[in-house]
Amino acid sequence: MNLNTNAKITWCPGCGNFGILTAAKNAIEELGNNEKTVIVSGIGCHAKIVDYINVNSFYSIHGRVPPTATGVKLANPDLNVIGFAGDGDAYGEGLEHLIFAAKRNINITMIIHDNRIYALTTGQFSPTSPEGFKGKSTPKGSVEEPFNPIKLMIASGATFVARSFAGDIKHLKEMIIEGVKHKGFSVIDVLQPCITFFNTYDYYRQNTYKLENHNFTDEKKAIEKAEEWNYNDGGKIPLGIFYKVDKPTYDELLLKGRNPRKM
Ligand SMILES: Cc1ncc(C[n+]2csc(CCOP(=O)(O)OP(=O)(O)O)c2C)c(N)n1
Ligand code: SF4
Repeated sequence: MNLNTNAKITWCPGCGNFGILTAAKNAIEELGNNEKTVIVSGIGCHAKIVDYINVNSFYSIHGRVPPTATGVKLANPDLNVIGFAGDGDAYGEGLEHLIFAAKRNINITMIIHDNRIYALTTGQFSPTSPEGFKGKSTPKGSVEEPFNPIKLMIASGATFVARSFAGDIKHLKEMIIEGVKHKGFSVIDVLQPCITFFNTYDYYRQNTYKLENHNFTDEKKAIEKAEEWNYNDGGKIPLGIFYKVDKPTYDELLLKGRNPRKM
């Protein structure tokens, strides 16, 4: 099945979302069973991705990707459900939904287009903007410290937590495949340069490195690795799987014996 659509792509030329689109299409292609894949988006520049991939999709509302994706998964547990959200969408507007989806270990995958700003609304600071970030709502520079979503997701109960970079399509594709194959709540924070309001390509190219020989089943070690970079400038930025463990999923526990198709 051809995953391209006829929709006109309206992202700015050079936007990191193009890398995420290519990686996601390659991952879905490689995973096969396209007809069993459903994608869900929030609202923002990132959200347009559902118009650009030819699988069943649901364009939800700002911050509500996790509950929408949870509903899709519970309605048909055989589906691979992949949510695409912005950092403003997932870590700001809809943070409580993300935390509870992680806590429940619902078997869905969340891909966060983390451009560290609210881009569609023209560049306001977000929960992952660095201190001093100058944007429309912080013309003198943000005085807030960013939070670290990798630590937050591990602490919330996510059973697969990874980071990738939109400029490394091969790595991102691998992370998406691993995330979808993982049985449980998987979240991938994708460093996504916004060419127009926060161009971070050079910074990430110079400062990222791939995790190697990291024991991702050890929660303390995962937190230690996550703390190497706190979303402020300075420090090397690890990419890869920080944390991955097996636990019963919300859908299997909830639907055990109650799935009409298994009665
Ligand atoms: C409930 C609600 N609040 C606010 C908005 C306005 N709004 C639309 S897009 C957007 C910013 C999206 O930022 P982000 O989620 O980071 O996505 P990006 O545009 O950066 O991809 C906001 C605040 C909205 N549509 N709905
Ligand atoms: S404003 Fe930023 S995130 Fe939105 S399409 Fe343009 S470059 Fe991409």
